[in-house]
Amino acid sequence: MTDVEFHQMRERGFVRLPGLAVGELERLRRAVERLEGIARGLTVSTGDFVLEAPGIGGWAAWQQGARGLAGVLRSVAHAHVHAPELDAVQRSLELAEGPVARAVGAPGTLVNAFLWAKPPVVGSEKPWHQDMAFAPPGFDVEAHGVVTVWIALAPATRRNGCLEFIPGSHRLGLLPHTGDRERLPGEPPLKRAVEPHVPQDRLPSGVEPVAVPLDPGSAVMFDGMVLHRSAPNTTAALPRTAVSFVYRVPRPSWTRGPAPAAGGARR
Ligand SMILES: O=C(O)CCC(=O)C(=O)O
Repeated sequence: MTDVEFHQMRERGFVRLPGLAVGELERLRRAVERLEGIARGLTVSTGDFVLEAPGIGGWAAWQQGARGLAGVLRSVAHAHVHAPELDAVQRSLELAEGPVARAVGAPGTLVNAFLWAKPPVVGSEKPWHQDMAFAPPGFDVEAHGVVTVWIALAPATRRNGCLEFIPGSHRLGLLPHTGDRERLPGEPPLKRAVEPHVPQDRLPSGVEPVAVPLDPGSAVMFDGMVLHRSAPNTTAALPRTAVSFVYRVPRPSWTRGPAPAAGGARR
């Protein structure tokens, strides 16, 4: 990570890491096949495996206990536990000690890994959010933050739902999220569930979102406070598939800094 990249992470809250995992693409794709194999036959989202559901979206169907598309994944949490080769890949790429440490000044600790599948036609939106709004119970938000490395395994484009970020929003503090929190194990299904998000009129004004298209094997690293989203996959045949590794880090100094002038709610 060069000084310019470090500056981008600090100032914008995200930075592209071109070609980061090109040498590991085969291993990453095999890991995804393993996850898809586990999901084959599933018709209702269970535990970490969330299926797509046309019309209502995978997240809402999961929370409502409603059927999804059989075997068609939207996301998998703790993907490194279900497919341990993912853990091996992030170790061999030295993500925690390399780019993450260079960004925040200390190595990160892997706390989660995800498959983010967004199949053609039915792949649903991920609405605007800050990852730190979903810090698990016991996560000390005063002492720690998170940094994510999101690696594209297929071309991520504007049409199939690449990530978009609001630059500088990582300095605004935690914004109010509306919607429902994820059910805890044992809690009954929700009747109507809305994926937690920052509504359009609460997004910072005067700052244009930046879309980050990526080639396979390229990555974007981002701070847990930066606002980001991904649009639905509107293509007929181009899956948008990615994996992400989430690291707990000492709370980055920039999240304590003053908000940029462009802060405030968009009306
Ligand atoms: O890949 C996506 O569509 C969403 C990813 C995301 O929100 C995240 O990694 O925090």
